[in-house]
Amino acid sequence: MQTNEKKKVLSCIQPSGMLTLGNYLGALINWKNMQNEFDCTYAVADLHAITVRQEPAKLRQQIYSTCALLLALGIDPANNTLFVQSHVAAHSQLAWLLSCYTQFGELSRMTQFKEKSLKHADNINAGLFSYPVLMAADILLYQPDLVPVGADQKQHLEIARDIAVRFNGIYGNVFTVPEPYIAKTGARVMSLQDPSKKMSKSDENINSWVAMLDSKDDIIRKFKRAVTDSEAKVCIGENKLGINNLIGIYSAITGKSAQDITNEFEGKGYGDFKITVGEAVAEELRPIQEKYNTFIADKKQLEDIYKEGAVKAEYTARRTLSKVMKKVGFVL
Ligand code: ATP
Ligand code: LTN
Repeated sequence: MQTNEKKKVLSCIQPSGMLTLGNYLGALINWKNMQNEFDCTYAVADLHAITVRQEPAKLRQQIYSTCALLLALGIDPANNTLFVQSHVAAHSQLAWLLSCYTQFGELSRMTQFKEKSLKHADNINAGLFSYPVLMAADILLYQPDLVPVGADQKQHLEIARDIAVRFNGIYGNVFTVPEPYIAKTGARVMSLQDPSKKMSKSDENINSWVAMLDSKDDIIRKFKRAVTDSEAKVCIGENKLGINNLIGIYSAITGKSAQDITNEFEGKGYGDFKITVGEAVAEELRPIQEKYNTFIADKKQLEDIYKEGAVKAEYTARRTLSKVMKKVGFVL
């Protein structure tokens, strides 16, 4: 039987700082590319952002800024759903329900929890621990087929799938069990200063990450300073994490293969290569930055868009939540 129904996609991004090239190549580029083929729901995950301490005025600004950047990327709110997570109460409600179907042991094994607990040793709060349950709720409320994320989120997606399978096992088919959608290139962009770590917007060393809103000069300067090795040959290698990362970035942006890139820079030094990568990144981000400036200048328009998005999201989310409540044995 032929059906015209598009497959569903859901993803979220935290407004926890300036979005980086890692966010862009690992996730956002796919958000944009998927919107024509799929029925997409995208949210700004403000509830997740407060698992680490945020300054209120800055957080507010970052929520606006993240919405504006998503629109600048080309996400079309008329054909997709774009909203702010905390505006749809069902996320918090389902998270509580699902937390009663999630084991302490499985949450304790999450790499991100271990890393963030080390980094924020003075604030290892319950939210940081149950972060993956809220993420499972974000996902399962919308019954998506695919969830586009960077490679670092694979473990969280696995737990969302485990929770869905477990719940379905007890109560029948309530949740669609989603598949991760992780692109081959750009899925893990590494820090420019320590290429054994992922590029992260919460890294204190600003030279380690490129923000999507960085100026061309800053972008090129950061690439010029990128940590590499002493071999001076542009090719993939086991002990060449820095160069592997730059090749990955250049490849994700230009579509060229690693071999093509090696050929292109045959006989040239790392200096040339770093500048070429910096310029390619700046050129890729330039039109997005221009559009961003117009979206961020009109708060009223941004508010209208995310409020309308919340109304659409609420409709689907409520349906799933009611179904779950009935299955569990609550009265409606
Ligand atoms: P933080 O660095 O503050 O922990 P984050 O950037 O990892 O935050 P999000 O903003 O929620 O967290 O991530 C949004 C998306 O960007 C996710 O799909 C994540 O997998 C992806 N992403 C984040 N960093 C990278 C990276 N360095 N390489 C590839 N994808 C990334
Ligand atoms: N934890 C995610 C952000 C996130 C998310 C989601 C991603 C929150 N809820 C639901 C996909 C689906 C991260 O990328 N750091």
